[in-house]
Amino acid sequence: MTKLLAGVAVGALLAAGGYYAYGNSQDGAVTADETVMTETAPVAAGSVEDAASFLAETEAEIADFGEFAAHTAWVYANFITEDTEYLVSRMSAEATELSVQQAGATARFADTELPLDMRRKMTMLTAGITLPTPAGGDYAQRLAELTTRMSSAYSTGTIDIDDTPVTLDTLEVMMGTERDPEFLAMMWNDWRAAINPAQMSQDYAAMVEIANAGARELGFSDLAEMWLSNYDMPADEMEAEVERLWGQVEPLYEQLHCYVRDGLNETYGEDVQATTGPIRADLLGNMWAQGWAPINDIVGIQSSDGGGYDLTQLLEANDYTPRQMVETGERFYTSLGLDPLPETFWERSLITRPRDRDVVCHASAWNLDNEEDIRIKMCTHVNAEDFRTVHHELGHNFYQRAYRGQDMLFRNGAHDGFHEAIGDFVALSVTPDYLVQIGLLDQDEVPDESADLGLMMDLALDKIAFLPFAVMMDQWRWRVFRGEITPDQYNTAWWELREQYQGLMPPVDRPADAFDPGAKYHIANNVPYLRYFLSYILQFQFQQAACDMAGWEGPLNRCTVYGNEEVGQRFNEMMEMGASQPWPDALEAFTGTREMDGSAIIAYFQPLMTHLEEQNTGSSCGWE
Ligand code: X8Z
Ligand code: ZN
Repeated sequence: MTKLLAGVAVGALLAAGGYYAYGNSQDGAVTADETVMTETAPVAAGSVEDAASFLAETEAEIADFGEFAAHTAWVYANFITEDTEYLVSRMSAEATELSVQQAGATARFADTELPLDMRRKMTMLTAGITLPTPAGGDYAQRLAELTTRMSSAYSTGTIDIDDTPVTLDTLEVMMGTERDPEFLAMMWNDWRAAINPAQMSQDYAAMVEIANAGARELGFSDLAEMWLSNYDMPADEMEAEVERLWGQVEPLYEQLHCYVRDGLNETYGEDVQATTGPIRADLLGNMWAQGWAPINDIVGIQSSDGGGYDLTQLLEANDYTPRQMVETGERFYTSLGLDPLPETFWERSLITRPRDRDVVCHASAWNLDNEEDIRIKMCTHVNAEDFRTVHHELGHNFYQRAYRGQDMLFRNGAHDGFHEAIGDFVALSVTPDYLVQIGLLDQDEVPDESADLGLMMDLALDKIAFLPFAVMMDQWRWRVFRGEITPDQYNTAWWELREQYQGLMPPVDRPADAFDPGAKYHIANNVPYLRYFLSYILQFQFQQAACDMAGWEGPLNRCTVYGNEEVGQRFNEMMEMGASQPWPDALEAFTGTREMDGSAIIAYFQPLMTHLEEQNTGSSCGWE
């Protein structure tokens, strides 16, 4: 009996760290040849009853293959060797092949009038494959070889500092703490050379060709249209939606950019950072300039009583261990009334980088069996950024556990931005008052009102700086998938978008064979990025709604919902829905509104916006 599989290709499962554990299969109902025929020849329309049994079988197979796939991917991600590369590549090829056949099998029901939930499942089976291939041939094997090679090149890359190899998780910390511009440029440049860019660029182009052909065979014009078809609306409407949301927040980004550029100019001088034009991408405290909070000490706002606090210092001063950071994160969720994590979470998670083997260090949350075998995998460092990331990852796990009662295909986020927003929303409650409650800050150290702008700035360096980065990541990919950016233009087009959206420039000339997009995890590992942009919009909508529910009347940035079981219950109700309803229904269940809206994040930062506009008068903002 042939095992057939559909749903999200395991390339995606791997890449997203397994929080989608759906790969699925169906026992020999359709052969590959028949699937090809469905593309070209008319087929008899299936009845509603046929559709129901097709979906039931499919979902059972999703559960079965998904579990196997997740365990294989977990072993690879925790122990990268030739052998686990072989295993994951083979599993991934099988997953893709079968998922594509399964997607093809939904064509039989294209004209059947189906109940809404069944229609949703059919759409998920078709549009939910991150990297499809044409049916038949050896496409899936070739694709798996390409994606595995890119993934391993990214995760095993190191650079030499003083003749010692340094891994990315350590480099990431150093990009935030080092202040010598030459040293920063060296780390920045060497990391981009460490991923085997010449090979990766070729692999990426070959991958795009296969996946685009796969998307076309499934009825999409290209992979961009397919990626944009997972949001309960037509792809072009979703793209317009992104433009609308970006337009709402862009003015705030421009003010932040202007203020930070001035701060860097004062710190480093005109030769390193001019007061006009783009900002040097290596000076912003992050390897990709996607979050700038680590340079708050040089570009941030000091309050009159100096009353800010440094979460990294608090964690260090209290001798926090990585495991304690995770325990603290868990306690937040249980304070909302959610059940504690299972014992197996603690036995099976990877919390720090092992010293003697290669692993995928990029933080991820996993659901191995779609029931209760949930885990995280992180190379945690004791600092503020990873404290937030711990809450982020746990958000994935608590969401996964909340929707486990749903049908298999609905065990997912309302959309992928919801999945990313759960934990970040929770981390917005990490306020001074909260830190007092968990004993990290003394009551008399709580900064007074005069520190509000400084605290807000610290958060804006993270949340506002991120927005244009998140938009440009998939702008680049959509254009690549559409053929508007050809392989010889990969890197120059990347920098055009970096400049256009973020107002950044590279610190050193880019070599001809550079492939800077591939030096970012989600491109080397094919994780769509629009989800994070949507998450950064949504998490402030969640926070606004939660603080309203809690009856909070002070400034939003001081609101914590720690210990609030009423909020927890409403939150859980949304999480339990999983992907069973269109996302506006889930959003409405928690916030009362059916639209994604940037006005929540704008309102949150309004006092900062006013302050920045005042401070920036006289500066020539923008970078044209
Ligand atoms: O990749 C992640 C998470 C795992 S889903 C750690 N994030 C994005 C990134 O690191 O680029 C979280 C925020 C953005
Ligand atoms: Zn995430």
